[in-house]
Amino acid sequence: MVAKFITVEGTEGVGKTTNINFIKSWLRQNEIKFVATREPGGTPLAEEIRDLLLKPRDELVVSSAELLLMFAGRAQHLNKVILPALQADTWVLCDRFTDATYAYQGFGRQMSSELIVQLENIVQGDIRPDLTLLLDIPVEIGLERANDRGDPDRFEQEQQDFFNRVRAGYLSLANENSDRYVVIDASQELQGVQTDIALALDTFYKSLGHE
Ligand code: T5A
Repeated sequence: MVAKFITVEGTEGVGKTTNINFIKSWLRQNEIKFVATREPGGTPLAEEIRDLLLKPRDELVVSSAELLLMFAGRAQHLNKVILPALQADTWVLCDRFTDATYAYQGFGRQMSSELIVQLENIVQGDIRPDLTLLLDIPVEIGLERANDRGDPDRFEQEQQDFFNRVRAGYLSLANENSDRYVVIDASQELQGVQTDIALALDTFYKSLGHE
């Protein structure tokens, strides 16, 4: 496929939403046709699954139910949005994807990565992102930024240890998949973060043969 699949990852409050807007402007400047979407979510059904996943509740959500809901939403999103776009030569910019499952359910909830690999293969076949921008920040700074926004969702109610494992998980995924990952220091001022993102995007675009 000619169109590319870009994902943006990171722990809570790293600035994904803010920087995805910047990436959208970069895509427009380069006259690249794209869809921007997110996980969990991205279709009406998958957005309902997102609401189920994020809503704080008294009932303990068992990790396997959480994992299967993530992949249920992903199956719908992939087949209804991501694949049709890529097949129509439209790039996809996605706020989180399966790396979030490895980081949050694998490292955070300490579920078996073999299980995640199996579900990934069943749901995605050979579809994987072409470029993943990991916005990395010390957990405390991200949580402070996220908490300023109001009531915490079910994930934001987790303890710091959980997010430390998620962050370490992301860094280890970046290390293992260095062919598609670029780690961005998101603790800098926004302008510095966006200079680094632009550099990563320019480098990726040039690697595809564009000047
Ligand atoms: N999840 C998701 C899983 O467990 N498994 C999975 O498979 C998937 C796909 C929802 C949750 O789902 C979990 C992970 C999540 O807990 P989400 O909606 O992406 O996923 O959740 P959040 O990480 O909470 O995303 P947010 O949109 O809430 O946060 P952002 O986008 O990272 O942060 P943003 O851009 O809103 O920025 C936060 C604040 O910081 C400021 C911004 O202005 C904003 O106020 N800011 C900066 N301030 C100073 N310097 C900078 N450089 C700044 N950049 C941003």
